[in-house]
This record gives sequence, structure tokens and C-alpha cells, in this order.
Amino acid sequence: GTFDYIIVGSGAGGLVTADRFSEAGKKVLLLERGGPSVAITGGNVYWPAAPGANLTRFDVPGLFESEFSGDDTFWWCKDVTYFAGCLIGGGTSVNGGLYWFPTYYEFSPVNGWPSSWGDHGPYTAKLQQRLPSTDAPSADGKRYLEQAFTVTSQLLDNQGYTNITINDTPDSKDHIYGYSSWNFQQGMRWGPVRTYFQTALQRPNFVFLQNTMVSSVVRNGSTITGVQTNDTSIGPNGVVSLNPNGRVILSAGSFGNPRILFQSGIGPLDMIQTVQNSSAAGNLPPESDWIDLPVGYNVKDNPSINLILQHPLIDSYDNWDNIWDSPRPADAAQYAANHSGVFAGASPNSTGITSQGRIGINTDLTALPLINPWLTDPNDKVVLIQGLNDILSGINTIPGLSLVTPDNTTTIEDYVNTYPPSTMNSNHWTGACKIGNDSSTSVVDENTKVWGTDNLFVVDASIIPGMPAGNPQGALMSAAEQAVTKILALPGGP
Ligand code: 6FA
Repeated sequence: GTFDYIIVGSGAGGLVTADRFSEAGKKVLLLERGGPSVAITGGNVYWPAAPGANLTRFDVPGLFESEFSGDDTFWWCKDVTYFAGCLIGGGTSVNGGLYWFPTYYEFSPVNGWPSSWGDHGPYTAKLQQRLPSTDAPSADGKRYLEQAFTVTSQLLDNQGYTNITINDTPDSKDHIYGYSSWNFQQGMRWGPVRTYFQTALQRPNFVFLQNTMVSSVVRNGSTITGVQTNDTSIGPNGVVSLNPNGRVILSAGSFGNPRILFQSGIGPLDMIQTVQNSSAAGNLPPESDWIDLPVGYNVKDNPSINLILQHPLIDSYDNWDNIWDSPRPADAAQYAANHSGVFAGASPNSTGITSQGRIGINTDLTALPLINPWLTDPNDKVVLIQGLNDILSGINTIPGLSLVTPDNTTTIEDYVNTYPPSTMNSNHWTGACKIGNDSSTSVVDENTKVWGTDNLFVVDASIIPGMPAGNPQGALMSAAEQAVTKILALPGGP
């Protein structure tokens, strides 16, 4: 058939979008290159430590660290040089689950948003209604592995920090701390796969196809007529078509979208020429239709610098080693019985930049950073070093607490200055298809429409112009709620 909306990618952005468009009665096709993740999507990579419990690697929050080893890590995109989830749910099926509601400032013009974006409040409220956060994820309501929190809070209390429930007052960010907030419920990985996706699936006007990769959009000048896929059973030569006035929404993530846009003749000349020299040259429209936009520029990611602290009361949980094959038996049994205990949380339980880089592709179409985005602006480095020194200044006031890395012969300044950039990634990529007011400095306009096209949109992390205050999935799904509202309000649609 043909569709009002074709959405590419079932990650954080794509699932919110697919649900809202289908709720509005539009005929929606969602295409995902990967396959099943959590058990309700048909996933069957079951945890050997809990046989018969129907618990996949992706369902159990505490198995997060196990994703980074193993033989067949099919869930990571093999054609992206950093971690990106290629399965139903995208990043939300594999991420650490940290979940923060955005601050007012994040969506303001000073952080790069067009002024029409205004207050994120009503959209964040819609998100919150579907996906509440929790800072006590275990199904029994108790907290586990709390020692790091207890020790760190002594350190911070001594310096005048206040302990708050962070998501209760997202705008309070000055000298505060609190328990980590998660996108988990009932002791399980939650997120849009369990909520937005499920309601969309119930609608007859919603079609979902997995294991279907989109290479480019098919266009007639500025009008998109469909998408080119790798599945020839889907339509002539693998093309799926839009209804008249239909729209394509790219939600393929910060690395996935640029690759699709370049193959569609949209982006900087050097990247379109790279496609021309690749096996995908046949996807390109005639040169007269190429659209020059800064796709892949303005890319941001949080610089991640690890410090290691040690205290006799803190259980390091053996660095979460071997949790897949041989977790602590009592903890695995407790989780299997009622989704409570250590495995109901993920490992990262204690945790505004201007630096930017560039994402591109090479001739085998692998997506990669061409310029690393971390700490390229010297001010970011100064702020980071100051923040770290500030927090660590009180370390001697806590008996038994010591800094292991960096060691006592290395200053924080030297540590940060010599930190290998290749290990600085946080997987919080934004900006590759930046939103803005001007086609020379942005890729999509204030309604998330790609400049120079009539009906091509981008809705996911890649439109975010600045770095969210916390891990990005909350800000990003709020942005998706707002984008959907704006797109539906645009005249001339299906
Ligand atoms: N964000 C948080 O807020 N909290 C965290 O704790 C957190 N941790 C991590 C983390 O530990 C890892 C390892 C990673 C990779 C990310 C983390 N993030 C965290 C970031 C967060 O997950 C991402 O910011 C968020 O998922 C981005 O959402 P998007 O919608 O922008 O993009 P996704 O990558 O989620 O989804 C893209 C989807 O498109 C995927 O399902 C992919 O398979 C699909 N796709 C890509 N190319 C396609 C194509 N050509 N055709 C069809 N489908 C395609």
C-alpha cells in the first residue's frame, strides 16, 4: 500500500512519532532495520541465569554491562564506529536507562532552538504521562547497592550541596544531587517500546516492518515520493510510496540520518561525492537536485571522563563482570522471582557544552565522526576541570575515601588534558541534523522540515541543537512530542 507518513527508525524519536501520527488517524508505516529486542517484541536472547523466566538481555536493567562483550553482539549497528542500537527501540533498548526531564533552559534560543519552540512543559508532561521516571526501580520499592550514594552524599553535603528528587524540579541544577532517575518500571527496562509502540501496534492504520533498511528517500526535485529499502517484496525495486501530500520522517538516529540524507543527495558536497564513489551511487538524484545543507556538522556529545574512587564500604559488584553467565546467584534468583533487587537497576548509579565535531561516511558507507566533538572548545575544558576539582576538594574529609584514578601523582588538569579522545564518548550524539532558523547553519527548519524539501522531516536526537543538561532521552522524547504537534499543524499534509 501507500502511506500518509513513512517513519524510518524505531528508536526514541521514531516510536513517539509513530504513535502520535497513528493516534491522529494517519496511515503510518514504521520501518526498522533491526529485529526484536525485549521479550514482548519477540526477543529471545534469554538470560541463562533465569531459565524459563522470559527475561532477555534487554529486559533486565542490571544486564546493561553485559551488552559490551560476547560473541554475537547483533544489537550494535555494525556500520557505525561508535555504539548505536540497531534493533527495535534503538538506543532505548540498550542504553543505561538514565532518564531526566529537561530544564527550561535546554529548549531556549540560547541553546539554539528557534523561538517558536518556547516552553517544553506541556510536551514533557505528555511524555511523563506515558513514561514516568523512577529513582527506586526495584519492584519491591527498596534501593540496592546504595553504598556509593551514601559515601558520595557525605562528600557533597560537606560542600553545601542539597539532596533532592531530581526529576521533581528539573530546573534546579545548582549544587544539587539525588538518586539516579531511570526509565524503568516494574523492575524492567521500560521506555517507548513498552508504551508508545504498544498503543501504535493496536491500530489498524499502523504498519510496522522490521529488518527493513532504508538507504535513501526517493524524490522528484523537492518533493519526496517514497523511500528506497533493501526489501524488494515491499514494492517495486524495494520502493515504498507516499500518498499524495504524504510525508517522510527520518528517525534513524545521529549516524543513521546523515547516511540516508547523503544517499538522497542532501548534505555537504564532499559527502554526496563519497556516495557517488560508492556502491550506492545509483540512489542519487541528478546533480541539479542536490541540496547543500550542513548535515553532519554541529555534532555534540558529552565528554566522558572517568574517575575511580574507592571506599571500604562500597561494593564494586566486581565491576559487573560475568553477570550474564554467572551473576551472584541470590541476586539472579531474587530478580527472576519478582523483578526486585540489584538487577532492577543498571550500573551507572552515580554520575552545557559548546564543543562540536562532524559526522560523515566513508566509501563503504560506514558512518563515523570525521571530527571528534569532545572538548574542542577550551572553555569546556576549563569548566570541566574546575567542576572536578571542586567536587574532589573535600575528599579528605571522608574517612576511608580515596581517589584511585587519577593517581596521586597526576593533577586533574593533566588527567583531562591527556585523556584519550577515542574513549571520551558518552553516546549522547546530537546536532547532526540541527534545527535552526537558517538553511546555511541548520538542516531542518523550526517545524523539523529539511530545508529545500516539501515533505521530508527529521525527528530524533540529531535535531537537538545544543547538549541537553542530562542524558538525552528525556529531552529528546519531549522534543519528539513537540515536533509531532508542529508537523500535524502544518498545512498541506495528508
Ligand atoms: N540516553 C539516556 O538518556 N540515558 C542513558 O542512560 C543513555 N545511555 C546510553 C548508552 O549507554 C548507550 C550504549 C547508547 C548507545 C546510548 C545511550 N543513551 C542514553 C543515548 C540515547 O539512547 C539516545 O540518545 C537515543 O536512543 C537516541 O534516539 P534516536 O531516536 O535519535 O535514535 P536511536 O539510535 O535510538 O534510534 C534509531 C533507530 O533507527 C534504530 O532503531 C536503528 O536501528 C534505526 N535505523 C537506523 N538507520 C536505519 C535505516 N537506514 N533504516 C531503517 N532503520 C534505521
